[in-house]
Amino acid sequence: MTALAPEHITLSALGRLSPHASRADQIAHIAEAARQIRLQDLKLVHYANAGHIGGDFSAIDVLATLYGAVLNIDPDNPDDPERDRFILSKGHVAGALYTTLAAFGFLPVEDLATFLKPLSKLNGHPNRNYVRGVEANTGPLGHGLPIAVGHALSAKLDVSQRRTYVLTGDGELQEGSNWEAMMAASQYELDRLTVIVDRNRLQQGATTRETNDLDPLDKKAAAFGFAVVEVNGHDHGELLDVLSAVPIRPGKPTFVIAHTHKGHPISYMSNNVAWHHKVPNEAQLGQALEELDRLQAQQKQQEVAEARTATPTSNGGQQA
Ligand SMILES: Cc1ncc(C[n+]2csc(CCOP(=O)(O)OP(=O)(O)O)c2C)c(N)n1
Ligand SMILES: [Mg+2]
Repeated sequence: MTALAPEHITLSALGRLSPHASRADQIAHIAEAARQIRLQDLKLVHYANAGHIGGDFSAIDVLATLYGAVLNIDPDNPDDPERDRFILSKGHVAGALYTTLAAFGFLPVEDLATFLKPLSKLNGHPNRNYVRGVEANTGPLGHGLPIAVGHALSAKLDVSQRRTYVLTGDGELQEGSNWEAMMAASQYELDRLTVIVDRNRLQQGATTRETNDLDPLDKKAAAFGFAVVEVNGHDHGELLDVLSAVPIRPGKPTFVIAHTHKGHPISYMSNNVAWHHKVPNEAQLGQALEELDRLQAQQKQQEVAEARTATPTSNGGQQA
């Protein structure tokens, strides 16, 4: 294995579409961003010989949707006080966050080649003092949600429309600090706060059920005063619709349970607890890249087929 080098940086800076782009175009843009982020992140982890690829891959569709089409943020003005805030509470998936920030213009793509190297800004956990676009230093689980509640309360006191989003792991919710913060969020009626749970049902070495069961998570969140919604966390359309529509209930913070698979969509990683902290070897890297290419080809074929059935022709859709 060679070290991570500039030739391993294949991501293009994709940027955002116009906010007036159609929903279909936004979804296609998010899908392409998520694909490229996965390709790049695989190389980051393989060549750095470290990272959390399983948790990265369960979260990338949420990250691509937020940065690609939902958050009111601008890489040219990253400190705008009125920007939306996003906090990655599951800070171990820093590689996925850095790659996403690079895709959307917050970080030069070339900087990704420094991932986890000595003196790099791109450490194993994100640091807001080093990386533009990172809102909070996270890594110790259970800190991001309380920080997000502080941001949302501050926005409310400012009578501001800015929104705060936080992504937590599901195992992470076993930390009691989250539930204290959720009580405060509902006490202060922070309806511009959205908690997204990456509900992959796995934590570091086992399932959440075996470790400290969270179910019924929807009822627990509702009992803590949240409006609860469940989505397929790999479906860009569902994510876009829900995350851009919050708050879903005036006066209540929102709790989005995003059902995901750790390692999605790579066959040998998906839903396999071993891939929390495992690094793909040369052959596994090759297979994962191939699988992502194959999925893209399948998706393209499906889009063409759908477009054909959706477009009426002058002879009523019948073949001449
Ligand atoms: C307070 C704390 N305890 C332990 C760890 C070590 N650790 C890092 S990731 C992880 C598992 C997290 O599981 P989950 O929140 O479900 O994340 P995901 O499945 O999305 O990777 C653990 C125990 C940590 N970072 N912080
Ligand atoms: Mg988990």
